[in-house]
Amino acid sequence: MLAQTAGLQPVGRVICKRKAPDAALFIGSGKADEIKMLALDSGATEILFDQSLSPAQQRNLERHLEMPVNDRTLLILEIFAQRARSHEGKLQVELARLQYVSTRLVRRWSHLERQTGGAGLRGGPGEKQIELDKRMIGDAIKRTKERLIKVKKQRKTQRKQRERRNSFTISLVGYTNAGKSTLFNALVKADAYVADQLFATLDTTTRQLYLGEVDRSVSLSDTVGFIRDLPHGLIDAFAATLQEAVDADLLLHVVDGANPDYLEQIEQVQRVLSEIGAADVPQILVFNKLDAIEKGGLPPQLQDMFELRDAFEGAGRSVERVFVSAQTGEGLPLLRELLARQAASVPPDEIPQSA
Ligand SMILES: Nc1nc2c(ncn2[C@@H]2O[C@H](COP(=O)(O)OP(=O)(O)OP(=O)(O)O)[C@@H](O)[C@H]2O)c(=O)[nH]1
Ligand SMILES: [Mg+2]
Repeated sequence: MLAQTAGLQPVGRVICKRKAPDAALFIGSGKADEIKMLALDSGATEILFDQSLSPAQQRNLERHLEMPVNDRTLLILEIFAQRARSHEGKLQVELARLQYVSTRLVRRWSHLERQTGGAGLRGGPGEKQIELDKRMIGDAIKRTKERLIKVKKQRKTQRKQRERRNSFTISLVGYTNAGKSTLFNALVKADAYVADQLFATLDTTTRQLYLGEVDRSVSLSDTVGFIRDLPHGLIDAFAATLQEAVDADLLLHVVDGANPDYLEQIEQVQRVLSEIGAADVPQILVFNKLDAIEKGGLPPQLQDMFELRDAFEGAGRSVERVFVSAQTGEGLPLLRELLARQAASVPPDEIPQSA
């Protein structure tokens, strides 16, 4: 699905089991030969690995397979680059890409240095060019970071304004393709981009949410989705966008209830939430796509408590869960009720606590 989202057409797939990745090739050389045959037979023009490859492994594989070889990290970066729309989003992706490229180059340099400077010699062919590239990438990273700082300041101001208005903030989080934007649209009657693709949303959108009798303003934010093995550079790069989630009063953790891997996906989302410091923000689990879940797979009640495991400590906590279909609207009135109750139960800061 990642490959399709990036605009590629998968023509074959190989699964390989190993105790540990091979340092040089990631896979065994026999497996590499098998992949090469399959690639030739099926007319493939590129090989993708669903894991991260080290720069050396990537290089060795390209030599062995005589074809471009790329990894999951690059694929995700590629999709983010295609999708980014806002100024901030573009800068964030650019930064993550530069950092990916720079680590590739750094390792290639150390490899060259070993070849040319084995006996303590400095210099040698290519070193000047490499130094130049290194400096250029370093400069570009620095410039992009500076521009991002400016954009982040603006975002902070916007958030401060919302805080001053004393609004209750809710953030949608969840695995990519879970239906966050569909739910966002259904709840606030917006028309955020929805697609059966990974990372359809990259930029945070915020709208006011009206919850009947709740007499304070409530805002809802739609955010970028998470995925297994999200490249670290991207988590760092998107820290500003994801800050919305950290600062929220409540997280709506949207789960694709019809996906057989939903438990693993919940865990991956919890992991990222821990990494960005949002593990303790109150959560409601929204099991979406109720219309697509087989009736036999549903609990007797469409509203219950769910044991959420902490991504790192293993300690659990019980959170409220509700089943909805963002598409048909089923379950949404109940979700609105839960949200109204939460918004009303957090006292506005303005009211003196002990008066
Ligand atoms: N059957 C069914 N499909 C749904 C439902 N909600 C969303 N979808 C579909 O799921 C796909 C992904 O929906 P999005 O709202 O774009 O998901 P997202 O979580 O915002 O995804 P990203 O922004 O890519 O992370 C789309 O094809 C939607 O039409 C639902 O309640 N039922
Ligand atoms: Mg979306």
